[in-house]
Amino acid sequence: MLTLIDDRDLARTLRADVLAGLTVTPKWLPPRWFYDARGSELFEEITRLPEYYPTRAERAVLAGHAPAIARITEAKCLVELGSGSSEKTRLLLDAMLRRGTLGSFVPLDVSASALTAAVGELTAAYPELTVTGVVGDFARHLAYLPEGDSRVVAFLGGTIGNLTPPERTAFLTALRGALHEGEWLLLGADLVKDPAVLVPAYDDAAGVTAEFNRNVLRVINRELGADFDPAAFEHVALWDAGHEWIEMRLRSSRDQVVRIPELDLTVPFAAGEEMRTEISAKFRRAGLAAELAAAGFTLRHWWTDPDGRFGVALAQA
Ligand code: AVJ
Repeated sequence: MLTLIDDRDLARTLRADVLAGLTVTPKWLPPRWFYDARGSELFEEITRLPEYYPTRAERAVLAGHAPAIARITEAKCLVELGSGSSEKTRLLLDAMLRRGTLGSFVPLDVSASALTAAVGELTAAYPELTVTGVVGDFARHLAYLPEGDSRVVAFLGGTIGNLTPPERTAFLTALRGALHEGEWLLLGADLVKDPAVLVPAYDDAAGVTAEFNRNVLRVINRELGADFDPAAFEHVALWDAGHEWIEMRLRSSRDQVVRIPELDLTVPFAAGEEMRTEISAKFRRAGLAAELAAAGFTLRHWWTDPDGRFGVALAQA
């Protein structure tokens, strides 16, 4: 396993993110800090919730079309950005190995714990495959993709929705720059739909997403010595119809002051004040095709699950 971002780099980025996000109005934190060992486990739990359809919908698409993806791409190397447990990726690995082209799999994730577990399981399950885990941030470490040809970069789960539109442009452009002409991007995108379906997916009855949301406070407490009281923040999930994204926030349930000794920072929260912790943008085929084209990709194939909830794009550099 390769570790690109060392602990010092991670700590530095967290400090910069927290300092930037908690000293402006409105306050915000980037979603990557949800994913310590506990956060990654909570996310896995979310993927099994009855309200959280994206994982099941994407799995249905991959189950139906993995053989076509393997045939069209003739992939020698599969790279997965934000791989997490790589559970759905097995559908792709199976199809690509059956096709006989695939030699290596490179999962990249910020969560060292999730990645270590995934690499161990995949190495055992696929002895014929070279599996190299990379601990890294998909937005910052594209320059470190393994060199090769016939690479397919998979970015699944709808994680692209965590990026703001300008971040998306920068990301897709950087990814296109890291690929040779003819190589592939397999992109999973959650689709715009009725807010009555969307909102419960981010505000489940069992409260798992609320715990996941508050987990970022625990991460900051542990890493920066802060004294956030997670119980004093309420989970908020809302549909922003203008931007077509779900926004998760943490709402301070009282006036409170949080100390962050590692940053020499004292952060006041007013009762009812909301801090943004995640956007999860939802897409339409035409918009995504335009964004891909603007970054230098051509959309070659587009599949959705039978209910049209989730889209998977196969785009060529
Ligand atoms: C892992 C980014 C795809 O946005 O749906 C799940 C994260 N947040 N529930 C998503 C998440 C709240 C998830 N992604």
